[in-house]
Amino acid sequence: MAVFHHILSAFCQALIIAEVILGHSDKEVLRELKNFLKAQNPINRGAYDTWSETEALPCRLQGVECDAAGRVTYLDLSSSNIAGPSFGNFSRLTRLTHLDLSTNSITGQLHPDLKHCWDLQYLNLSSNLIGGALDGNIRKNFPAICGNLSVITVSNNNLTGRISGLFSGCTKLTDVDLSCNQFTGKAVWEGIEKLTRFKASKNNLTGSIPSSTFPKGCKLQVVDISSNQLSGNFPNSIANCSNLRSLSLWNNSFGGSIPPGIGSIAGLEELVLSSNQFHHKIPLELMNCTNLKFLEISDNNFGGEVQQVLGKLTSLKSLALQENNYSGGIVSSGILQLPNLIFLDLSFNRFSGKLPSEIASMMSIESLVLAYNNFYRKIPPSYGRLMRLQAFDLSFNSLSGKIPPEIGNLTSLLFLMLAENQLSGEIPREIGNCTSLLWLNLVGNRISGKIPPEMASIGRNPSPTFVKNRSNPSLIKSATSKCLPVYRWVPASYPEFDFVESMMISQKNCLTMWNRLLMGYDILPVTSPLRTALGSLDLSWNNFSGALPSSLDKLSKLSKFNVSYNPLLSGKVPNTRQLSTFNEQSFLSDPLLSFHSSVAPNPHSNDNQPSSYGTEKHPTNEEITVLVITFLVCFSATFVIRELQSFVYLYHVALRKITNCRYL
Ligand SMILES: *[C@@H]1O[C@H](CO)[C@@H](O)[C@H](O)[C@H]1NC(C)=O
Ligand SMILES: *[C@@H]1O[C@H](CO)[C@@H](O)[C@H](O)[C@H]1NC(C)=O
Ligand SMILES: *[C@@H]1O[C@H](CO)[C@@H](O)[C@H](O)[C@H]1NC(C)=O
Ligand SMILES: *[C@@H]1O[C@H](CO)[C@@H](O)[C@H](O)[C@H]1NC(C)=O
Ligand SMILES: *[C@@H]1O[C@H](CO)[C@@H](O)[C@H](O)[C@H]1NC(C)=O
Ligand SMILES: *[C@@H]1O[C@H](CO)[C@@H](O)[C@H](O)[C@H]1NC(C)=O
Ligand SMILES: *[C@@H]1O[C@H](CO)[C@@H](O)[C@H](O)[C@H]1NC(C)=O
Ligand SMILES: *[C@@H]1O[C@H](CO)[C@@H](O)[C@H](O)[C@H]1NC(C)=O
Ligand SMILES: *[C@@H]1O[C@H](CO)[C@@H](O)[C@H](O)[C@H]1NC(C)=O
Ligand SMILES: *[C@@H]1O[C@H](CO)[C@@H](O)[C@H](O)[C@H]1NC(C)=O
Ligand SMILES: *[C@@H]1O[C@H](CO)[C@@H](O)[C@H](O)[C@H]1NC(C)=O
Ligand SMILES: CC(=O)N[C@H]1CO[C@H](CO)[C@@H](O)[C@@H]1O
Repeated sequence: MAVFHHILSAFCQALIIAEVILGHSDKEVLRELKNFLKAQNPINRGAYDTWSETEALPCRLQGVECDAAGRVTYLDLSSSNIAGPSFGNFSRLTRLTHLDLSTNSITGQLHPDLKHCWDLQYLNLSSNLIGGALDGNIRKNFPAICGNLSVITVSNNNLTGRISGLFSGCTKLTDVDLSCNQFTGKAVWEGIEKLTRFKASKNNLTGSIPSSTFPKGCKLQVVDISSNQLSGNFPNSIANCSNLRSLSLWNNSFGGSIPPGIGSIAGLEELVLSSNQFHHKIPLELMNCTNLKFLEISDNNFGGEVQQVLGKLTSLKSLALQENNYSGGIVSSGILQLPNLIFLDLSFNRFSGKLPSEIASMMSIESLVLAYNNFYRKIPPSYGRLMRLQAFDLSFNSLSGKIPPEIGNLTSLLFLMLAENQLSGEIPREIGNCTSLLWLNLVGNRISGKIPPEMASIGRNPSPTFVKNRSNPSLIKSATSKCLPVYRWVPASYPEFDFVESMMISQKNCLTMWNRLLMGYDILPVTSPLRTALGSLDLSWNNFSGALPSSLDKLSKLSKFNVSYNPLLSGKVPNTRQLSTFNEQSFLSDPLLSFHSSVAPNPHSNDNQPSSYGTEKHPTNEEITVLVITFLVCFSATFVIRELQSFVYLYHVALRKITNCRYL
């Protein structure tokens, strides 16, 4: 017995010694890894550069964790400025369960060494430059490594080939993210229902989704296969995935009816079906989705009356119906009474008639987009009650009458878009009470009279609105549709914003930028509105009369100014301060304006005389896009520099990255 005990203890000691030796071997691997990475990247290295070699075991190095035996189990080299081909010896870390190499610039194909990492449970390779066919070079590897694998993320690389069949032997897999690659072929495979999360957006996946994809017991909670080339009817068997929280199918070619089975998924919170060919009626069963918070069915073939089923979805925060063929039912559907609605987009439909007075009771609404319809008559003064409204877009309708002075009540308003209507009369001076208003577009109306001096004080304190948005970042995550208005509202044609268009290249960048704007980040805090706040003012193509207010001259940060084509605008353009810095292009066809001798007037007119009335100059398309009345908070110099620098950097990275999905 004693002998046996002795042998046993010797054996245990040998095991411990073996572990220690292996621990040293782990240390050796990390030393090689460090040297390998250093050799690839002589400057600007990640945390691995600080790895010390003096300790016996490597367990306290940054990004490294060990098990009780001192063996490396966890390696996080994300965002470590790694460039070049992958390290080929990870498999010598034989206890490695967690490997994160995300957000680097690793090139080439997946290293075959990975197939020996049998213990891996978590593998994150997202946001690199890894290319090649996953099924060509790792297919053989996958059955080997995936026995323990639970999470795999290869999103945002340049991987090609098919995905169906790849993961069939991976019985423990729960979370797969293949988004933003160049995968082709079928989107789904047998067994996919065992995952909880499946994301494969922005690939080249084709074909339809068979009904057998979602059998009984389906565990899926999140499915995102947006932006592929998928078609056919989406199967009603999705009802079997009773834990589904989020389903995103937008930007495919799915057709037919929305599967009524979705109505039985009580926990569904997000349903994004935009930019497909769904049609017929929304199934009544959907009214049972009482937890639905985000619903987007924009850019499909819905039409006629907005259905009452939508008015039953009382948890809705965001409802996007734009770019369909709806012509009525705004009031009768009950959507205006949804108690939690924050974002409503009805633009690009065929709604007509008076603006519903019921809108005035939408106490939670923050973003209301009614543009590109055929609403006519007045803007109801009762809309002055919409105290939470931050973005209001009524442009491209047929509204007439005056801008109601009650608009001055809207102190949360950041964006007011009234362009291309038939609004007339003067701008109410109460607009100066819109303390948050930073973006105003009145172009293409019949507004006349004096420009009220109060204009210069709009947007003098948007901080309360920003502060509120910072404390409640609830809408940020979803909503594909919100970028459409942003594209329209942010005037990328202005010099201050010419970087914007390239930044907004992807949906994600656009939403990020939009949310940062709404929270007031990257915007100069407005302390002295007259001196800082206004960067750009365009009042062209209206019918303003009376004298140009001299207070405008205090706008010392004005870098763009345009009052062209207001034939009744009179007075003298000051020859001092800010307004004197603009040339004749800012005063085209303003015959009653006169210039002090130091200002260069229109060269086509006589000397310093006003330019001649009736200069027959029709706006070109380009001019029309520029003819925006916009009060813009100019970005602070530091912002512009910081942002431009990082933009240049990011653009550089993006160019090297795959073009179909640029995550900034
Ligand atoms: C990988 O390990 C082998 C020894 O097993 C070694 O010869 C080789 O240099 C290592 N590769 C790197 C990149 O460190
Ligand atoms: C993978 O890494 C990216 C970037 O670091 C991160 O955003 C993502 O959440 C990670 N994925 C998982 C499943 O942990
Ligand atoms: C899973 O990991 C265990 C050790 O944790 C290992 O023995 C086994 O071979 C792995 N399974 C597969 C299929 O790789
Ligand atoms: C993916 O589709 C796009 C356009 O739909 C095409 O330009 C590209 O070549 C395709 N990529 C692959 C790998 O098939
Ligand atoms: C829609 O999907 C296609 C690929 O199928 C992609 O090229 C395009 O950028 C996507 N559109 C948007 C707005 O993301
Ligand atoms: C659920 O899956 C079973 C097969 O497992 C199928 O027979 C049934 O039709 C599915 N349910 C729905 C609503 O399609
Ligand atoms: C909603 O669910 C209830 C029971 O959960 C059911 O009786 C009712 O028929 C469902 N309504 C629709 C329209 O499917
Ligand atoms: C839109 O609806 C009208 C009827 O309201 C119909 O005449 C028209 O064909 C529809 N347009 C499209 C593109 O479906
Ligand atoms: C304007 O706001 C005040 C409270 O600040 C409110 O009493 C009044 O009813 C509002 N007027 C309109 C027309 O909304
Ligand atoms: C709104 O503006 C008008 C005119 O500029 C002013 O007389 C009025 O006191 C302001 N109302 C509030 C509530 O600040
Ligand atoms: C992505 O892969 C394709 C071939 O599959 C290749 O032509 C292209 O250059 C790669 N792009 C990058 C950025 O590596
Ligand atoms: C107009 C608008 O979209 N406002 C947003 C302000 O930000 C909060 C959260 O960040 C959103 O909930 C609002 O919708």
